Amino acid sequence: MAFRWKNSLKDRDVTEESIFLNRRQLMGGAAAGLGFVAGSAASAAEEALEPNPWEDITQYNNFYEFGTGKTDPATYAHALTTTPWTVTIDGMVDRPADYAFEDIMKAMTVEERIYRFRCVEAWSMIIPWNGFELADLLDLAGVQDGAKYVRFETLYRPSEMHGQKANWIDWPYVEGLRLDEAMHPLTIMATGIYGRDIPNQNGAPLRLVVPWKYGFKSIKSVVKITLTDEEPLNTWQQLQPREYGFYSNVNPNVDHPRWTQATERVIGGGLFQPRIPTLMFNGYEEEVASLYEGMDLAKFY
Ligand SMILES: Nc1nc2c(c(=O)[nH]1)N[C@H]1C(S)=C(S)[C@@H](COP(=O)(O)O)O[C@H]1N2
Ligand SMILES: [Mo]
Repeated sequence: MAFRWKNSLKDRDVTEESIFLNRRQLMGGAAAGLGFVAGSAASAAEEALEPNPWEDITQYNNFYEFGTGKTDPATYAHALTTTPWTVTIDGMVDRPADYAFEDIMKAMTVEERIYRFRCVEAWSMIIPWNGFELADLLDLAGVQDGAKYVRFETLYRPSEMHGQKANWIDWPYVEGLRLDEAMHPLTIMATGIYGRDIPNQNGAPLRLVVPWKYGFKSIKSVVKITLTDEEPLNTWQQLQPREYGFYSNVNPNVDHPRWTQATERVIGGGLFQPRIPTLMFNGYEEEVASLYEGMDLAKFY
């Protein structure tokens, strides 16, 4: 039986929707009354704890299967058919199978969660995801001893994903996690946002969310999950091996070769988009640092 983390999420990570809706209404009122005044870094950081509105979350996306512009996914992703949908779980599992999306949803207890950040490269947004722990999905298939990594694949369907007709990426999009990262309770498969079905541009009908890693690790519209004993080669490593590693943990101390990763631009608030200091592991240091104990994070980036 694979190692399983004890769920020790804090209030800020798991919040009932009714509570966050109330908080949001309160905050909305307060923000409207005060207007935007340039504040200290601390108040900007606190401001950043409120989820972004639906419009930010669904109209500023990266999903290269639909084009490379930030608004391309919102414009083109409606072409994607998401029913029926199956997720093949194979490799080192006891019950390899094509799992129908509805059967997965029936088997999972979907919790309401808020993730403080889903920091992406040099910008960040806070998205209130709905979903379930990846560990629960992996348990459904039964991870075998000896499995060390999880490899994920996005759908390949150029007839609906026009970006796949350009071959600068070796489609399908691929990502990978170490098994202990995959089993961590902060690692979720998201199926909704703000309690609604996840929109196509955000990775319908289910996508990975790993909140302490850079955005690109959170692979969308997953159709295949493979348990393996070899470190998977992910899409960004394939494209730019000198710039992208396997881990891609949020780390303000390790700059990307072409930009600083010490600060992030907070999306939202109109023209006022403050930069705030990026936190180690995106603020989840307490929860996940032990996964990397003894590793040189400048080498394993
Ligand atoms: N299949 C697939 N998944 C993907 C991407 C992609 O191009 N294709 N882009 C990644 C990148 S670079 C980011 S920043 C996040 C963006 O997620 P969001 O649009 O929900 O904010 O999705 C990630 N998942
Ligand atoms: Mo990204």
